[in-house]
Amino acid sequence: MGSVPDVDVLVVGAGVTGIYQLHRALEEGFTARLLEAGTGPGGVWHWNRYPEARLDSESFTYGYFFDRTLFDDWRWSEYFAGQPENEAYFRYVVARRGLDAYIEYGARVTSAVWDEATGTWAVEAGNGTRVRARFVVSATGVLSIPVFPAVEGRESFRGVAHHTGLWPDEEIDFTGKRVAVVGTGSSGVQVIPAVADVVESLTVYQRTPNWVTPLNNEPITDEQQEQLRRDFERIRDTCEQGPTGFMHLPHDRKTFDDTHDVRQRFYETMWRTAKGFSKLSSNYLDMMTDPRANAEWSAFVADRIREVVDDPELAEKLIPDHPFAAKRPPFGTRYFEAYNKPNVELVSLKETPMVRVTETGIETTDGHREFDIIVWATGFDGFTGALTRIDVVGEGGRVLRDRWSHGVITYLGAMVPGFPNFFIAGGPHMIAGNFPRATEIMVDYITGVLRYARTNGHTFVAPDSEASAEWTDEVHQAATIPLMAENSWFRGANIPGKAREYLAYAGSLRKFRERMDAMGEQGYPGLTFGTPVRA
Ligand code: NA7
Repeated sequence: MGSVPDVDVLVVGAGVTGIYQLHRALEEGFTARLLEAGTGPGGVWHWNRYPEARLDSESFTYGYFFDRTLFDDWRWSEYFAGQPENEAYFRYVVARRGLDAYIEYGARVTSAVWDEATGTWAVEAGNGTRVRARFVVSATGVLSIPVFPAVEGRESFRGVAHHTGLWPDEEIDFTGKRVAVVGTGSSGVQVIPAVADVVESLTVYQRTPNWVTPLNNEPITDEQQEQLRRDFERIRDTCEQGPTGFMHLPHDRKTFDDTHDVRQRFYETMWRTAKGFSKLSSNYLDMMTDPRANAEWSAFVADRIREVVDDPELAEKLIPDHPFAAKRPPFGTRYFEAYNKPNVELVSLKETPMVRVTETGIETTDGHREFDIIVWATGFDGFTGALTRIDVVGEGGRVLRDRWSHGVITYLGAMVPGFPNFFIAGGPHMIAGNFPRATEIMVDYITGVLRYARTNGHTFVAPDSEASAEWTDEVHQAATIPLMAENSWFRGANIPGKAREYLAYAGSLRKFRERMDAMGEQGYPGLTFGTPVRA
């Protein structure tokens, strides 16, 4: 690697964010490359290939809006498309925009080292690829590092065992098998009903029950497809101008504005027809802020669980004791129904904790069960995991994981003080909401900064310490959402030793977009531009 940059912009990760960033950088006339660990594009939709892995953002609000023809020429088969279709969508976008020539697959970035003398980053990947870049944009995702429980003997199991987030690209046949699923977050909730019909037995190991409400998925008919095409602008604008990046319209009333009967009818509609996240975004306005309002909706959902699950004792074990959406709520299809099958068993790890994994199965305090397949649906090192696993070495040899060891600091979620020319497009402190709508704000902002630097002859940009401290403070202030559970991965609670702090920015997506869009006109406040000594 010489000291002259090979490219202006190196993007890390070919998920929904990195693909868009690569496109924007090239469109602006920068030289750009992208390094991706996987063998194809799609990010989470490349890695999470488990049975029934599926979107719970409406497909057509998850795809890209930057090119109308991409929208028009793609046909989503369902409101919430499954993994193969999502992965195919990203292959389609990459092919249509001719991006493959700029992407190297099988290149997992292991280190990025800032060279102060030349003002460039020396980036290395595990396959030996080395790139010197003026700017690096990390698009490594917030749920890309799968985590396994630290339970004794996990690797001694001699059957088939996979994490949902690291699922192999081959058919795993569940037919007639004794299967364990550990974890009941969004992934476990999708796998469980998907395999329950064909297995010999299914044992679900549940630590925390979740408020699972119906996804209410449906096929998209030809007529609806035509309507979607006609509605492109409306869909785009509603997503961009709404508070969460979805096209669901907010309700106009608070819970107790309505009578008991009206509320119950409204909840009934929410349960039966409201799609995906609209159970949050179109619910009563105070559902996430007034504990009484939340308790009433939660009680309604608890009654539905009692209605569906035949065994009353089992139903109680499946009902959470945290408020609705205090943990990221999964949306399911016939999830609770699966527990009525005679071959499906629930093991509550709160009552009978896991002791060890053996060569043949899993032992809990109530005994040992034998399995052919173990599915670890145990989540991810969210928000920071991907970045703290790369040796990102900034000014003065400071390593990013050390910088964040007592708490994350960023500027707008986009940069970190002490790490010049290094951008994060979707990581800690990013705005919460429909993921692609949230990260496109970051990509547009980052692209704007790069353009501004070029226009003004700068090759160096770094966030100011004071602005970063203020922003980080704002993230913490916004995180005082009354109902957010302490044991959520949004707070880093699933990773032993990780600093406990809310890792997303809990503001309004619309307001954040307006604020980020206005930064260019203001000359990008909070950033210092310049030229490194010998660049
Ligand atoms: P999640 O939502 O983090 O769920 C992980 C599940 O695994 C959850 O039920 C955890 O229980 C459970 N878990 C985690 N560690 C353990 C141990 N050590 N023992 C037993 N059970 C454990 O991950 P998902 O993959 O389901 O979903 C991630 C995101 O993907 C989701 O939010 C969507 O954005 C899509 P816990 O609740 O921590 O007690």
